[in-house]
Amino acid sequence: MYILVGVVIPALLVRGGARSTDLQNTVHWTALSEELGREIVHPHDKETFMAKVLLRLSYTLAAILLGTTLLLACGSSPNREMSTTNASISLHTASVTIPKDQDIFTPFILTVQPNTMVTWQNNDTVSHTIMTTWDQSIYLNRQAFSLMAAAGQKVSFTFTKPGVYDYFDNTQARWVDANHRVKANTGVPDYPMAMEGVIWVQGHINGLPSSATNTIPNGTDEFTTDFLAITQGGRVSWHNRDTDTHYIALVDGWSAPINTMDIGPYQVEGTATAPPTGGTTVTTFTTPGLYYYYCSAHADINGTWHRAQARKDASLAPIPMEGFVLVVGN
Ligand SMILES: [Cu+2]
Repeated sequence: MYILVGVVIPALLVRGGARSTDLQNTVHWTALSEELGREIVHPHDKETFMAKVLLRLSYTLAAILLGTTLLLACGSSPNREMSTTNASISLHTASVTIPKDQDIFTPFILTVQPNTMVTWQNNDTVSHTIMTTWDQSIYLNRQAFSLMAAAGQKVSFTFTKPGVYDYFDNTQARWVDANHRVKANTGVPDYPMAMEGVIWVQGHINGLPSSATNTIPNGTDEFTTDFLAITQGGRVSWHNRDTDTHYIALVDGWSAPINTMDIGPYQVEGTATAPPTGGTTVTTFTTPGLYYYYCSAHADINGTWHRAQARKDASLAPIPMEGFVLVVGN
């Protein structure tokens, strides 16, 4: 009997091994063990028992052969179909890196196509959060997300909707609701730059205006709106209600489709030199793209990360005087 059990158990294990999931293994193994156990404890007839075991063995053998045949016959085919289906849903991949000891996302602006799975690779020694800011519109943060990448790990999110996504790490920076801006925490390695990033998902967006206005409020070194979006051929007016002169200049270090067309630098006069309401500069954007600009009087360009960083004397420092214009093709 023990010899028989010795034969049956390995056979059942083999049978179990031919199964595809652990759960199935457990279920079948438990059921068969119980059944066999009852038979071993109460063997009324050795021959009947042996016949049952042989029958079980033949079932097992048949199952192994059938399973193997099925696996060989069509095992790879469904996998191929599956990967093809997945590929049609998520054709593209792209990545953002969190370097070690920097508290930064690089690249700062990532440009992707719709249906792109973006992976954030955290090469830092601490975990980081990755979440969209609170602002939402027809072109901004259309898909909100809140992710966490543990130290040395990665996390992904698939973008399906065209638009601009502004995200940050709320452990290294905070969202200032009054200004609708991300502000770096004091003491972060790249201060005054915040741990913030932008994903631009290219593609058509319905309902965009052909013109927009951005204002510099009196007494501040900021643009009221961080992100604007217009249709190709549209215009943006920058109106300066502050006393000081401010500037519109592209942040260099980027190439098409970011800062595709050269604009500025423009000087926008304030109320001191253009009384009583201040000056306005109007730019026509003939080329689609994402335009990343800053005020060269109140921010400097960080050459390593190609980002604007606030000057110490800027009124909202460490928040930089910067902005984005998304120009979408018709
Ligand atoms: Cu300025």
